[in-house]
Amino acid sequence: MTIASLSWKELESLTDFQIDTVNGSTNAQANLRLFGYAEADVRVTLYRDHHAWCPYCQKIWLWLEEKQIPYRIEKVTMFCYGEKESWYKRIVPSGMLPAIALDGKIITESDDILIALEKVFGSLRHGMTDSQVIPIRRLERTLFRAWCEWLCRPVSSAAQEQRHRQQFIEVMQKVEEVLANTPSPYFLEDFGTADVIFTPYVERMNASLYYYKGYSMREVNPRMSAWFDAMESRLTYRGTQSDFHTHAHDLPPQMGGCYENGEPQMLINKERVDYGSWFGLPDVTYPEPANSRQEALQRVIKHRNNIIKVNPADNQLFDLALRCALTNMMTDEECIPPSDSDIALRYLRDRISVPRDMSIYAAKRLREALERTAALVGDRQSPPIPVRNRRDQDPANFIAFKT
Ligand SMILES: N[C@@H](CCC(=O)N[C@@H](CS)C(=O)NCC(=O)O)C(=O)O
Repeated sequence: MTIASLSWKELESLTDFQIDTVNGSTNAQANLRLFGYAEADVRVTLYRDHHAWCPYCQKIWLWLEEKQIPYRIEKVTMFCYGEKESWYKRIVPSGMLPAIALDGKIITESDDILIALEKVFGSLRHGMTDSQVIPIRRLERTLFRAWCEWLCRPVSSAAQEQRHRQQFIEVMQKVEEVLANTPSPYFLEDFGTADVIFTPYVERMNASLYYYKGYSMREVNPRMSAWFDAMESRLTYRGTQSDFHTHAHDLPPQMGGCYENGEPQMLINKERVDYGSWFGLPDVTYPEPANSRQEALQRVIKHRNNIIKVNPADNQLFDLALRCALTNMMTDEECIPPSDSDIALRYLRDRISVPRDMSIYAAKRLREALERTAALVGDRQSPPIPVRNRRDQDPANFIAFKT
């Protein structure tokens, strides 16, 4: 059946999605996390990037969430998507992230930050300098280097590409062995610091190698796969977790380029991440929450004025097209948007960022509805997502609506 678009008021009545950003579970929107403590107990401020793209920030974020240390969050712009705030350059002249203020003292470098936090609040089971953790930290850096070599270095022959792939797989094999030697799915006997250290980059490896190399890290490595599943059982990790689409497009400017190998599987994977279906991708395996559509709807309603303002299409045209897509998402009925709105709808489809805007399944639902609705009026794509910078994602356009 084809139906008319719902009004914003009607759409509002279809969602009661609400989270307690301060005391509820881990979320990307919070500016203060208390875990039931009083605000006067806060001793830590975490400076992390607006979009939750910075891997080193995710490490600190996850640690604080796991330890339930009350903290404040100050969000800072990364060079690749906007102008660095001058207040931040006054406290950290290099502009690098993450940083923390601990009892007023600024500390940078993620490993130093964790060590300083451990001194004050205790470690997350085995700490950073524990003799069991140190070799795992080294292994993480070895895997990181093998990944960079494969992903970020242009090659001049298929043999060179093959060598880089092989080098990565060999280190991955060592990771599999370490995971196989523990009684838990984690890096040691239970979840702890070593897992926090591994999290940001294996998440990015899983996404980028799938998209740029046709290699599905999570599917071909059984121990790694069990590790991801165990991580996804933790609400802390779920709150920081990103998806394939976000990482495939946030990494190139941060890494100075990511190189596709053009192999058949890579081309299939890339098509799927960019154009759907987003369900069933190996970026998440926990079941979809019942309220993912309500979450997506609530997030769009909250930011609708800015979403419409930054879209290259005419505001009125896009307002109507967007309501059509949301109507489709909530009712499963076709809602025909204005002709010529296909590009505008796909522009938004390509710019939903997880977990900044919403969680994984909510983003999949919204992308799906935007694509289904766009397809009713055309097959034109939005301008390609830039790879040298992501100024198209400048948070300055959204700052007045900071949550
Ligand atoms: N060794 C540092 C690396 C931190 C780092 O490379 N941070 C990047 C973001 S992932 C950064 O702040 N770059 C400046 C910017 O993008 O604005 C650490 O462990 O904290």
